[in-house]
Amino acid sequence: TLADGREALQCPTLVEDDRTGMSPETLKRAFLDNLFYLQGVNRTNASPYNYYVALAYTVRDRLLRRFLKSTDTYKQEKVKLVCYFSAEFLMGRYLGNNLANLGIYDLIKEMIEELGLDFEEIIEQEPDPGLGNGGLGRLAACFLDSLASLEIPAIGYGIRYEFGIFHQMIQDGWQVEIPDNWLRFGNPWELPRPDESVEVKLGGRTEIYHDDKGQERVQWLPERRVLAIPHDTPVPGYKTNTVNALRLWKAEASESFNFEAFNAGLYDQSVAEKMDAETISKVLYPNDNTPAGRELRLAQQYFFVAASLQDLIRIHLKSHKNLQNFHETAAIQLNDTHPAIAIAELMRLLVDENGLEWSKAWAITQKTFAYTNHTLLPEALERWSADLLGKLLPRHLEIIYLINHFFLEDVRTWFPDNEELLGKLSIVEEAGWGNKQIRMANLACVGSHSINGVAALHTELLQKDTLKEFAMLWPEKFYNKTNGVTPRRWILLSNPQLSALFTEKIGDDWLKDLKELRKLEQYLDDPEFRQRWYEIKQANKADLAAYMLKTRNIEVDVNSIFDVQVKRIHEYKRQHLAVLHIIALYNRIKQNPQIDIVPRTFIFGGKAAPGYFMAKLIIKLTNAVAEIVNKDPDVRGRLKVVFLPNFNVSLGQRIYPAADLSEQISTAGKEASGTGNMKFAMNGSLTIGTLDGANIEIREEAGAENFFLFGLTAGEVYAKKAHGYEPMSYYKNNRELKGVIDRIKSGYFSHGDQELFRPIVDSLLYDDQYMLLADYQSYADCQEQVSEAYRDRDKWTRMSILNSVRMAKFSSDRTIWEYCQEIWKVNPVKISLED
Ligand code: F55
Repeated sequence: TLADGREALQCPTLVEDDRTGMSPETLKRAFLDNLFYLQGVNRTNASPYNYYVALAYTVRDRLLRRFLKSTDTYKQEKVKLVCYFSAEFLMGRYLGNNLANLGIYDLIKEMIEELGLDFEEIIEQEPDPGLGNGGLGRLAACFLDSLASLEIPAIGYGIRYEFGIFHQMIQDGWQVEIPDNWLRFGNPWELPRPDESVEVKLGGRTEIYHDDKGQERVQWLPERRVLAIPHDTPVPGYKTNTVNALRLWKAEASESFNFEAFNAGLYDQSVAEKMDAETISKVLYPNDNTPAGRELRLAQQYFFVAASLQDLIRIHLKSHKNLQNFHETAAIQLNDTHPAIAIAELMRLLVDENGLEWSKAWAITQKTFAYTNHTLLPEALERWSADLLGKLLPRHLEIIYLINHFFLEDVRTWFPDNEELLGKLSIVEEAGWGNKQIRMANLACVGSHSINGVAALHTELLQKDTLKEFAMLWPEKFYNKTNGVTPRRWILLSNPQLSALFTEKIGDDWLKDLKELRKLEQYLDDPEFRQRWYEIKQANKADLAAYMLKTRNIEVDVNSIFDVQVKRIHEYKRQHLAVLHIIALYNRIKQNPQIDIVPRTFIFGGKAAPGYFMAKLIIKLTNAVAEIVNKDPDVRGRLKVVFLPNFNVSLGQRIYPAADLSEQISTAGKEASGTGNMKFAMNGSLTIGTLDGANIEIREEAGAENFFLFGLTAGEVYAKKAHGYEPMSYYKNNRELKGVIDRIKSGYFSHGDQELFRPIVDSLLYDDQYMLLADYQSYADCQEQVSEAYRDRDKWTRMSILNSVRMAKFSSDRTIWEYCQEIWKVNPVKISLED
């Protein structure tokens, strides 16, 4: 096969093409060429990073033909494009994933090893592209993998942050944030497309004018303009010809604009304007589940949304004469409300810039957008002050008021004299003293044809609580789309040994259809199979143990239960509930050093938002407890506590396969879905969890007998709150719990300092919003059941197998297929490489 360009040039075809050839000789030559000609180094002086770059280009070359063919096919066949609008894409490393999806992982690994190089070391050179905070950003990445693997025409639109999520270090037990300069050495995966740049306007004011037909119209007179430069990263499907694009926008100064100041001799001003423009795509806001409310954040949101819509309109107008049927070209999914300003922007483009009638434009807009909600925490719902929004986007504020006006007018005709209902539904919240707030979730609901939650319980609670007025108004708009994760990254790449066992027994169809794994249930009673299962888990644990020794200098016992909680640090996720239990076990040992305790290694990982004081204090507490427990001779290695710094996608790939126990212990009704829970279970971890988010469905699939359930239900949490919850009574009535809290209070973990952890102690005793004390005993009892189960290796292994092979529902292929059928109404498009 030839690259398109060379075919056009009619190059001689005597030798296999260096850019596409797949024979070991050609791959080697291409790799060494990329070392020498792209980087100016050779085998004597190349660094591992040079080898990584050479290999990355070798792989990228082999993606490009399919990439361009996919784009061309979508254009020619005028297909409907799925457009995933997301402020975050937490992609993880590309190299291994692209090799796996191209089906050349083993081939390349052998080629590299034949050259006497260390493949693993080369893979690890790639910086983890951390353009996201947590679950929401990673979900977007899993969805892109599934879209391409299912051969769905799709594009991911977002921001090319120059700095991704900060790098976390732990110093003296505290989190320290280091900037993530991931582009410092370039990025071999992206293709800048400066010729497809667009301008984005900001600030200024609006003005009424009369068009040539005498019609009254509004125009926006912006104060400044920035350039949006697209950078495309190919996203290949697993063993398909489909290669979709992740199109991320970089902000730069718009030269023409900047030149005016420059030529007027205002050099300083022109430099300042350039820097202001570039600030927009400078850094990812590191908050999950707490919006920042800053002007720059709104500028980021509008920037990528405005650029993406212009891009889509350009694509549409290449094959259609007008925008009447724009919704047939693009199905836009809003990943939370971060891109919801797109609703006002599309209205502006249709009405102001293309002269469509309001009602026509509104029908198109509603048919184009669909909205995914990711949170039930009321404080996490985005609101913008009308003043701030109007300053940056004056025309959008007017449009939002108009949308709200027409919407409330409709509601009034359906429900006359119901001002209370109107107040709840209104996009504009009157916060008093003329302080208006724009509720982005309300805007997203009104402007979309579909509203979905991310797990069954979450969708139910959205309809019953958070968005109940909208559910009453438009029940037909609500969908559940339980989240999923891609088995390519989260099984095949992360756990090669388990993957090899699967494929040996049932072939490799499971990678495209995870239901296939059910066939492995026939081996449940096969002692040899169970032995291999156990050995694979132990090998993965040994790998992680080596990593912990190397990075943290902590020695752990691979025969202990690896009890793991990795996720963003948040009070509702209750990392500190696990810490309370560790202290309880420690206290039991201190009271009776001879006590028979099943050895455990408690592993934590996760970042705290830099401004989230309590989350940072929870990290400090975890490390403080680790310090005492790990060195206490009475413990004699039976308990170890390890906080692994800088939890990210790559570290996740090491951790999930090595876990025995997955901690999913959020307060019921608070975790929308969770997706780490799925990654653990697929890799044979058992879950200890509450009836929250997707835990409920995981338990249903795995079987209740294979799941360690504890805690209040969402309904019980709600009822308890309503009847006046008193955490102090749990403290007073539970001796062990009191002992645990008193131990913290006494300064035992803080060198005698009784103030350090007081905010945690006080929040537990006097408020306990997330009901740790109410769930404590149930959790501790459940952990006893875990220990007893682990004593019986055979029983544990059977449960582990059943968890893993029953997780088909949680493949993001299933999730995406449901979005395609029910929300986007799109079908697969085959990409042919024949011309
Ligand atoms: C990021 C920025 C803001 Cl302003 C708000 C939220 C976030 C964020 O990262 N949210 C997030 O990750 N939410 C999670 O989404 C997952 C995918 O749907 C869910 O599984 C998880 O329950 C939810 O917390």
